[in-house]
Amino acid sequence: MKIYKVTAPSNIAFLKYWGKQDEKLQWPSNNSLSMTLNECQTFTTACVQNSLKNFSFKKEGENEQEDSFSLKVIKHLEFLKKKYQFPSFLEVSTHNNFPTASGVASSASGFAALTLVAIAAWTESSSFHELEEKGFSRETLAQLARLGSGSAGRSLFGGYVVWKKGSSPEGQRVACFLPKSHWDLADTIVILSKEEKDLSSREAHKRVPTSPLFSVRLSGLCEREKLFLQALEKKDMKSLGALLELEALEIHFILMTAAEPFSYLKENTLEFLSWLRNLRQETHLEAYFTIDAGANVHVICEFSKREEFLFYFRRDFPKTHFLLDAVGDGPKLFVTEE
Ligand code: 2P0
Repeated sequence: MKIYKVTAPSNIAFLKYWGKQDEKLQWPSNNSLSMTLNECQTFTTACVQNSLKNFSFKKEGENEQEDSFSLKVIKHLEFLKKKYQFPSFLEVSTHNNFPTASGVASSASGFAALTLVAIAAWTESSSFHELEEKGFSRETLAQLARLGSGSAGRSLFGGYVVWKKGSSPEGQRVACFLPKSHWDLADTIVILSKEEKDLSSREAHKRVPTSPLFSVRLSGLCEREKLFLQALEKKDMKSLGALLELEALEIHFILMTAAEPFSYLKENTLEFLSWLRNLRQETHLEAYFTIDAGANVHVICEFSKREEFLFYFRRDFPKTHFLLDAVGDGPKLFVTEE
């Protein structure tokens, strides 16, 4: 029996996907831009089981469960099976090498890995080249992954990735803007809260358009995107950093001013942000924050500056946990015979 195995990376958004223009069609309100990560990965295996009457999905080391993630996974597999009329069900198992409550997007790596491994198993493809020959280019796979979870589409590519919303839901595109080799950026993920987040991103996306700040955000994003792309192209850390921090604070303030307000930020998140800004003033160390839908902070700096950042960080936060990550490649596919 052939077992298909995929490892897919998470990604950290620089320009954030925040709000949906059409929820059913997974059409975002704005373009987004992310850096694919190297270390935070989801590992998923799939095999075709002709005897199965339903999908079997397990998180490794656990029994089958009916939690919201597992239900979303089964729904996505059912959608793919129906869309392409694949005859068989699959046995799927998955695990992440990073904690779910770390502020790293597990649905991005999770749905990227799931989509890729399922299509590879159904089409008996053992490489991206074979998948493309069967009609599943990386771009098509990204489009499918995005239907499971928006940010997952970006995890199909390595390096610096753009997701363009297009002028209609069908016109959306995900593509690599610059490869990993362009610029060696590091991401130090500072774990300030180990609690699972108490508002799903799906729910956050629904709430943010009700903030009076939302339309102000959208009106300036075209220009901000241009500046982000320029900063990346020119490897201009100062400009990139200012944009990263503005973007992170803006999305959180929008959720905090929604009709049904919510804040992912904890008191120690804000303390950490002030500490980082003070450190920058005192030392001129070019390290900047961004924050996704959670309380933990991603500190972005050039790889060559990370040791210096860690020196100050360990000195002032000796008990705080962190994960070391950096820009990485896209997903990988393997096949084994058992
Ligand atoms: C992003 N986030 O661009 C933004 C920044 C969170 C903050 O994409 O509803 O889990 O599954 O499409 O992809 C989180 O949203 O939402 C997200 P769904 P998703 O990475």
